Amino acid sequence: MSLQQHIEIALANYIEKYAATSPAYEAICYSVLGGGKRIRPVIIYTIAEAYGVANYKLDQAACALELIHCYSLIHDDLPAMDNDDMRRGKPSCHIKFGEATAILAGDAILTLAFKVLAEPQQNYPAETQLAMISCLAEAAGARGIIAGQIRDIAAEGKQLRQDALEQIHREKTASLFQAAITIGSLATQKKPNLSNLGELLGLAFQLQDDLLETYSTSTKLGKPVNSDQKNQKATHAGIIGIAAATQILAETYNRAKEIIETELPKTDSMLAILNTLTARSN
Ligand code: GRG
Repeated sequence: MSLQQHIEIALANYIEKYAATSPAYEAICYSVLGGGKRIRPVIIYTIAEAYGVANYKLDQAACALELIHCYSLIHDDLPAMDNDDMRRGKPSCHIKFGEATAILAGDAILTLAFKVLAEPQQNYPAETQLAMISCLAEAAGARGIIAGQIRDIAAEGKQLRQDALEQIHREKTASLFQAAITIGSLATQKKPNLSNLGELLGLAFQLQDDLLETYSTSTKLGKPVNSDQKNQKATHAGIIGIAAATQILAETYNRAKEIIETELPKTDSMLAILNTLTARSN
């Protein structure tokens, strides 16, 4: 079974357990299940696995992080935010269920993430679990993706400097990648020195995302390709040009590769993720 299939089953089980009787159930299933690349939970599993920690021990954390990601996508698509009609190749949650249900389903998924991560468990010490909860709250909160989203909206239609754009990407995109790295590391009880890796993965992912917006088609991406343009969003490709953005992507890739090769006892799966992030086509 692939890690994507593994996470799919774990997510479905948690939704059944904690949301089956909710009037938000249908919208929650619609937005969480059956789509998405599951990159962030796969990173958690992969870091832990490099130290010999079995996948099932990370199910709570992996699901919690993916739930935060799914909620952020629902809210990001809302008319007050990016106003995108398509997500993961199908109508966005608010198009399918209406705006109020989409907002509430997003709130329910955000809350479910913490319910799942706080479940009693015996895979690591309680202090480690608390540290994971705190890490996820930080990444999802006022200094994490929310900060990035607010700066991103405020920057619409403005000329942005490259460092300001990178700050948005660090907060909006890299925060959840960093959480994946930190949570996976916490589970190993080994304190590997991977502090910068999440940021590099997030920036690489976002650079590739910018380039895909420039090159790809909406059929391949499962969302409109002109969303950034429509919302007058700054992109790396727009600010420094496609060639320079491609060059920065290559440098970011090399820095991430060096950390992986220096710090992880087993590197093949994490290098495969890095390659997927920087060469993905959707
Ligand atoms: C709190 C509303 C709110 C937003 C916070 C994280 C975020 C900011 C918004 C999410 C939308 C967005 C454009 C994030 C940037 C990173 C990105 C391109 C996410 C898409 O992630 P993928 O490609 O999505 O991993 P799948 O569908 O594969 O899960």
